[in-house]
Formats: sequence, structure tokens, C-alpha cells
Amino acid sequence: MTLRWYGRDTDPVPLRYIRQIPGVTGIMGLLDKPAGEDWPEEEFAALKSEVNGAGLALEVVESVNVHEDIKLGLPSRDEYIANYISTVRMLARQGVKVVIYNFMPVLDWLRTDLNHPIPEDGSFSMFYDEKDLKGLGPMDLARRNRDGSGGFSLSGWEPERMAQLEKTLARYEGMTPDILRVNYKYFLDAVIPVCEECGVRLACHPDDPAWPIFGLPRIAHSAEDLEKIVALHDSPANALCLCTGSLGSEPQNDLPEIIRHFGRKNRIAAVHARNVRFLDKRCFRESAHLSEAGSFDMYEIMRAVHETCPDVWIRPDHGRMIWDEKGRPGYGLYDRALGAEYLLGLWEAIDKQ
Ligand SMILES: [Mn+2]
Repeated sequence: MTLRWYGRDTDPVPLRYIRQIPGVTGIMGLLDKPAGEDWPEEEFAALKSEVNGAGLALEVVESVNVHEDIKLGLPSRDEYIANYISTVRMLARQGVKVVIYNFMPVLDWLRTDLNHPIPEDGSFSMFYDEKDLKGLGPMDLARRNRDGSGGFSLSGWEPERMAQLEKTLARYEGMTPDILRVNYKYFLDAVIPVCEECGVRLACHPDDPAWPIFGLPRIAHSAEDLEKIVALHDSPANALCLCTGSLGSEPQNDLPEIIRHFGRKNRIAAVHARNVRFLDKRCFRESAHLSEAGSFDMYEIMRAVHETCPDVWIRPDHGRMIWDEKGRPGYGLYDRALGAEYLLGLWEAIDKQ
């Protein structure tokens, strides 16, 4: 059981607080680097020794972002792929076992409100309503995210990335899911053999929410999509990060079934476990992890993990803002700690049964 941690300078949650959550033994970490950069080893080694020094493991890294030129299939991709490979090798030397990434064009995860008040209990959570997107372009949303994030740069919505947004969007004109998959295969064919060689698994994070946005193709939001992805390069190193809140934002996606299917195939390397409550068609809020707080059966989800991929790294995902905590939307301490304890409680019960 792990928690995401953004690093000393940008995460208001100290590592020692994470260490005090019973049963949490590590973090999923990251460096704040633009996509395509070769991560410097000294910097990662410093992060690792800080995390290890706090009594926590750092075996999973999130957000080694794939450069847009790779997704677009431009000639310049080879240089960025070489950097990706070099970063994977470096991370392997530093003891990392899983690298989580996504292949979403231009825009990462998307919510229409980062601090949505929950009338029932006075907490705040992230919220999505397709109706709120009417008449808005990605630039409007980027601005709104920046203003609503309490001064924190949101991963996937960094100002540098947003500055390029209009230009990048224009380059995707005419891009289809099939072309995107061809470019994806080119990337995997280059990177996966290196992962196999150095004992790292790449874990693709699904689209969030689980449908195309702003007319951009997205290819990782259903069981069929994920099947195509694992087939692009047939190796256990070409794996998935099963994010329940992302995939599950589409009610058609049967989460326990999808976990069992890909777990049995040995294609799940990490799990992000969270719950959402559906309010309307394509309208949901992120809820507490507890099954009855949202629309997912978290017991069945944990049972599917336990049955088919019990050795994966898992973390509670976004939490609500509760107890007047001020922090990064989705990544406060309190609700994620509650989530971790709940998931560990389910796990203990399933295990003893
Ligand atoms: Mn996730």
C-alpha cells in the first residue's frame, strides 16, 4: 500500500505523516519534469534517499510523461524515445519496478470543478459534469484549473504545457485512434525490450474520464481498448495501471471483471483505487473510498485484485478535502489516509477468508 507523494518542495504532506499511516509502506513518486526529458540520476537518487530515509519505499514512479511528438509520430520522436529509455534504465538502477504513464493526447485527466462542495457532509471533492463543458475550450479549462487549484500546479496541466496548448491541438487535426495506436506501438516496440532487460514494468494509466474530450482521440478507456494496448507488444512488461476512478467513470466498464481479466493475463502492474458517485449521465463526483459513499463495489474490486494480481502496488487515489485541510485538490492527507485504511481493512478480511 502506497500513497502518491509530489516531493518536498511541492507537496504539503510531509513524508513522516505518510509513514504514520498504518500499513502504508511506500510512495508512488515523481519528478516534476517536462515530457521528453531524460531524468537526471542525481535528482532521483536524492528523492529516493529522502523517501527511504523516512522509512518508505520508492518502487513505483508516476508520470514519466510521453512527449507529444511520440504520440504524433513525428521524426523527432526518436530522440524523445531515447530519453525515455535512458530514464527507464536510470530508474531501474535506482530500484524502481513500475513506471506509470499515459498515452492521452495533449490533455491529461479532466474535471470541471476541483473544489466541489458536497452538501451532505460539508466536504469538497473533484467533480465532472459534461454540461459544464458546453462552450468551453481547453484553454478556458486550463485557466479555470489554474485558478481553482489553490496555487498548486496540477500534474498534466502544468503552465509550460498549457502555454503550448493551442499549437499542440492544431497538430492533432486528422489524428485517428488507429494512427495513434500505430504510434503507440512504435514507442512500445522501442521501450518494452529495455524494460524486460532491466526488470521494469510500464503501466498504462487509462483515460480520465473514460471518453474522448474536445474531439481528441483517446484509446484507453474500455476493456477492448486495453486489450488492444496489451496486444501492441506482447510482454508482461507492457502492463496496465488499473485506475478504478478513471475507467469506472464510464458505468459500462465492469471494474471487477476487467481487473480479473487483465490480472489473470499478468498485465496489471499497479492499481489506483478510488470510488466515484454517478449523479447523472457523464456527471460524477469523486467520493470517499467506502463502497456506500460512491457507485463502485470496492469489496469486489479488492477481491478481484486479491484473486488475480495480489502482488501489485496499490494506492488510494484522489481523496476529498475534509477537516478543513488545505492542499492539492485530490491529494490531501486525511481522506487518502482513510482510504488506505479502508482498503487495507478489506484486504485483511479477504485474505483471512
Ligand atoms: Mn489514477
